[in-house]
Amino acid sequence: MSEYIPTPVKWVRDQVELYESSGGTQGTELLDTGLPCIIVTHTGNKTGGTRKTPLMRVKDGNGYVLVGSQGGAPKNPVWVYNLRANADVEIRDKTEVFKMRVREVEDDGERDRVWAICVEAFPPYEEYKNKAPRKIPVFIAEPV
Ligand code: F42
Repeated sequence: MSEYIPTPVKWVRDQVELYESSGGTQGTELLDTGLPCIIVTHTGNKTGGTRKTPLMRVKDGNGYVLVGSQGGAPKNPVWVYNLRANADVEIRDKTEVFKMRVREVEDDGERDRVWAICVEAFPPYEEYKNKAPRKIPVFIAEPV
């Protein structure tokens, strides 16, 4: 595996560190919300390095939905470009780790279906969608 390059954002980096070093028994929730997170390990599209991004845990069947909301910020998070360039990821959900492949949701009907699941798992996504001056990218990760 290529070299791990931690994110420069401290609170996110700290969560990755705690989540991974505890084998998925600590640091698994978003700050004080009590809502569960996953860690998506993927590959930087420019550096080729290993990147680890915590996201909310949105379960869809035996896969996960990954939402590029970044709090409704004007720009897509850069992990979106990494996933578009290389769809092979590893997902840690607490103590379990799965090899998965992602695909971006393009179809409007499918997007409506999964968006409802996303908002149920993490209600602020709806607010982020209304705030963001962009279409929030949504991916489905499925077992390989
Ligand atoms: N972000 C979300 O978008 N959705 C969520 O559901 C979500 C939940 C969440 C839960 C817990 C938590 O701790 C964080 C959470 N976040 C969520 C924030 C998320 O983890 C990311 O921090 C956020 O989405 C921003 O992603 P980003 O990929 O833009 O990260 C930035 C800060 C970052 O790490 N940038 C690096 C840097 O050096 O500036 C570059 C990282 C990178 O992938 N570089 C690429 C490479 O080749 O290595 C190049 C990418 C390019 O195209 O330029």
